[in-house]
Amino acid sequence: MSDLRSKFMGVYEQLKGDILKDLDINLTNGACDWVAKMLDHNLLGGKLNRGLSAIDSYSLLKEGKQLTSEEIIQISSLGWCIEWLQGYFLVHDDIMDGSSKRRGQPCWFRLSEVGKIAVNDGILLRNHIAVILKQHFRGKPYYVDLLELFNEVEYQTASGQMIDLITTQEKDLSKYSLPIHRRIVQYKTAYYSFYLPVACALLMAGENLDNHANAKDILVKMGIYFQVQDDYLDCFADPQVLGKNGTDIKDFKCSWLVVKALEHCNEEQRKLLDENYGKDDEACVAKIKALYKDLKLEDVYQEYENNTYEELKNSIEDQETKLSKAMQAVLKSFLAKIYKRKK
Ligand code: GPP
Ligand code: MG
Ligand code: MG
Ligand code: MG
Repeated sequence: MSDLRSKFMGVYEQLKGDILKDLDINLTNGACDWVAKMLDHNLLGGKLNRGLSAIDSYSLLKEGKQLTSEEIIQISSLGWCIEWLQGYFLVHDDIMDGSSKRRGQPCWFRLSEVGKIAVNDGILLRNHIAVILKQHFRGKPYYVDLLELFNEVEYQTASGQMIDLITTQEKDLSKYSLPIHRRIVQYKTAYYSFYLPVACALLMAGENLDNHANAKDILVKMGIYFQVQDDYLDCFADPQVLGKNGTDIKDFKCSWLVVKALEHCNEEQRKLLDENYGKDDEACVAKIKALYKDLKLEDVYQEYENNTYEELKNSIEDQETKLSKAMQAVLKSFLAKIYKRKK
């Protein structure tokens, strides 16, 4: 394990310990065991990309200056707040999407002893963020900015999740298009996954977020690309590698793949889409997957990925964008982490 990753894990144990200690005073032992198990199940076992990105971003913004141990604890705590937010979203998202596996394990709500309690656990995870921020940042000049940032990003994500869910209700593929897909994924994924880690690092570095609109714009575009990858992997990745089973076809999701299928299909193939998309039936899902292969969507995706990578690289390097060298390094490291990802 890299040094930074092991320090990051150390901060997890510390934050978890503080939350449990607090519980110990107010509630029963059973509560402590529940929360400890709930945290480990929902916060560990993933890539920790978002949390680690906050630390990477802060180090790059400090231009290689050695971070003090106090700084490492603080930026790691912010990174963990993002992981806590993600844990909360995923607990609820898996219920809403009817998913079965996450990070190679059963989804939290699928455990027989959990079920509906998972809804409340999601709310607890959200509330832990406020506890952590208060404990570590209350005296800082940017404390209110941090609280507002987490509130704003949560609101954007829940709004994206809402359109993701309500667009599936009409079962009408003629409503699906690239602009609608873009609006959904920008809100449900891009802000919390890409903008939030960098915004946390900027606030801790004493920056005003209003001065970084160009970086935000590129991060949001990268977040859209990241969710297109997620949509692609939902159908084409090996579930063993991905740690989750695809649900987009059975859920009638406005996935990038179905939008591309609608663009490329002939009349007969369109009929097949209308008859089989959005059915919770393995045979129907298999027909849609076979159609995606016939339409060579894997090649369409490769081309999208290559073009998007080039576009993002160019906009990071574009002089007109007026990014600092440090910010360029932050954005390039994000892009390198996700390019051609397999999980
Ligand atoms: C990813 O969508 C989006 C989220 C996890 C945000 C959820 C927001 C809430 C307010 C609950 P996805 O369903 O494609 O993700 P995955 O493929 O990982 O299930
Ligand atoms: Mg979802
Ligand atoms: Mg989901
Ligand atoms: Mg998905």
